Amino acid sequence: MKKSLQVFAGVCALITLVALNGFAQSKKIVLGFSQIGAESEWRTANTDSIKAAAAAAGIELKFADAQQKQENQIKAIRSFIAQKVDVIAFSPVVETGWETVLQEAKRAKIPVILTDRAVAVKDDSLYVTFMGSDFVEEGKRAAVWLMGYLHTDKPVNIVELQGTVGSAPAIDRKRGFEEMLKPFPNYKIIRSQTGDFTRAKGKEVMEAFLKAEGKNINVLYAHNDDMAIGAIQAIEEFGLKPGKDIIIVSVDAVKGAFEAMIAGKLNCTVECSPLLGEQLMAAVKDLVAGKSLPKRIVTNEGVYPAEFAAQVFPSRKY
Ligand code: GYE
Repeated sequence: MKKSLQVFAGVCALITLVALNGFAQSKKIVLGFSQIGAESEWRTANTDSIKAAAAAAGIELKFADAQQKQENQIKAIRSFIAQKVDVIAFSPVVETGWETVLQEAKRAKIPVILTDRAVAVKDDSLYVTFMGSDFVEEGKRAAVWLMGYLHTDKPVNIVELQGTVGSAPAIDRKRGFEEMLKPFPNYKIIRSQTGDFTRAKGKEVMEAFLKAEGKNINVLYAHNDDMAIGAIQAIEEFGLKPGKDIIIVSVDAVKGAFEAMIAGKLNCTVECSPLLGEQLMAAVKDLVAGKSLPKRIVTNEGVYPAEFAAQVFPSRKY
């Protein structure tokens, strides 16, 4: 009797162990991700990449679209904290105003990963890592391409379509571009305004530029391809030839930009890869496994002048 009781207890313990182990293995990592919105082709590709990579990695993704509003991102992050997700990741629409909510995440001991865009906070312990492109470098690449292409010391009048006001890519792409042009005063930015990274706004602002400056404009620098594509329409409607009468360089290298280059309407796009999903899921797994991550993970990118567009187009993934 005593022996059979012992055997019974042993079997019970074994079953509990196996069950617990199984539970641990099947317990999915939960990632809360706050996306900016769906303002551009880039953003859509970024969202697709994150969703596909989460599914492939077996990570449960709680995805929230903020419709380009910081207040919605803050709400989403607070809700992720309340739901006790394992990791929070987000792409901050603007650089400033994140301290309070990041402190709340820190207090709740939930690690935060920044993807794509950076934040301006004094205490960098408020996030684990920032994964994304070097936007200053992208602005520099656009300027270097432009000066190499035009190769002139005659006056060059540039209009600039900026991204979302206060966003890291708008601030940095402007800074990098201006920095490179500074030693060459014949290159002048005559007008600069935000087009909020959308086609519709890009078109609208370009119309205003054309109305004010007309044929005075030699170059358009757009902080993303979508705004350049919107502006191309405005230029055509104005009766000028985009890519010829007005030289255009933009950033992202999305499919729409390659199509515009092949059609001879866009002259160059500087690459900014939205395919951050796999890298993000790897980082999430590492964090949950207790590994530490580098503070900055930079994406690898190139520059695509129109001459190479047709050749490169078939291999583009976004
Ligand atoms: O260039 C633009 C998008 O943050 C890098 O956001 C991203 C930018 C991208 O809307 O198209």
